[in-house]
Amino acid sequence: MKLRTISLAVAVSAACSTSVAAADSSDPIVIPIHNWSSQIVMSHVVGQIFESMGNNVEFVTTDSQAVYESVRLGDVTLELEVWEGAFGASFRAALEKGGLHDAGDHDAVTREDWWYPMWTKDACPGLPSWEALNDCADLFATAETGSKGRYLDGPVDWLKHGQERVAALGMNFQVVNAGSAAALWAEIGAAEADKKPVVVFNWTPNFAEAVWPGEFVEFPVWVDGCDKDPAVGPNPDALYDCGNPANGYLKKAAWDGMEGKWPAAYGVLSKISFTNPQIAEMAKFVDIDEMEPEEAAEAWLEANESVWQSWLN
Ligand code: TMO
Repeated sequence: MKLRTISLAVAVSAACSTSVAAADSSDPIVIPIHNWSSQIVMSHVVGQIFESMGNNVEFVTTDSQAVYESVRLGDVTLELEVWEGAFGASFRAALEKGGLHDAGDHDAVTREDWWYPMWTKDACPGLPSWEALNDCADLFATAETGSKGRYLDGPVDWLKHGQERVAALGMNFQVVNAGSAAALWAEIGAAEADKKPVVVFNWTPNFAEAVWPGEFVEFPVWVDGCDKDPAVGPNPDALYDCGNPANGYLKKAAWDGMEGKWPAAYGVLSKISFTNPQIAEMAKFVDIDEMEPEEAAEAWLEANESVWQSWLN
């Protein structure tokens, strides 16, 4: 902690002596917090960097779809994890209305979709094809879903169109929303002892890939417009008849007023870029090591000083 503060002070004073940029406003930079661990830890990592630069930071817990409207209006200053699969549509809608912008991509490549732990494939060897999964729907039937297979989707604010995809592809599955990310891990953990077949929402980068080997279900490949134009995708009469992008982006988004109001913090934001292993580790600190998000952020900053120092110049 002490080392970090000292080297940050050196870096900041070096930057100040060679630049005539206006000072950042003392109003708080408002950083939104959502309901999955990497986003919470990353938000604290970046918040702690901003605080070390002398900025005030305020964290607010917000809905992960509605946040794009809040950033557009300047009620929230930025968003650090714009996942293409879950939030691409809300991000694009806010971009079109104006007020927020794309503040650059992280290095990370993302995927979010139906996923199963590898033992599921022993019971349904045609996987990962979605048609093979559908032929095995019986294996996933529960008291709750009757003759249909149960698919445990993420919380309702992540992905809105699971049941519509099932209908568009004529699948014999029922979508059930988990109440939290923890409910997804509990579902996989409970199935593990008996190697019970399960299919749940999952994503990468995440801690889960280091714990449970598994695969994403291969749906019809995502094509731009699959959520807007029924003609796109294999079913000519339906939206949502594609999987999520298999090589999705992870972006940062910022309120258009951020650069003018907090120019130094904005300069750092524009350079920030996390990799897949860095993001998976942030999740692991919380979901496996059971650290508090603030503690996890401190640990990450201490262990990765050279990474974030490079964003301050
Ligand atoms: C938004 N998420 C990364 C949980 O899919």
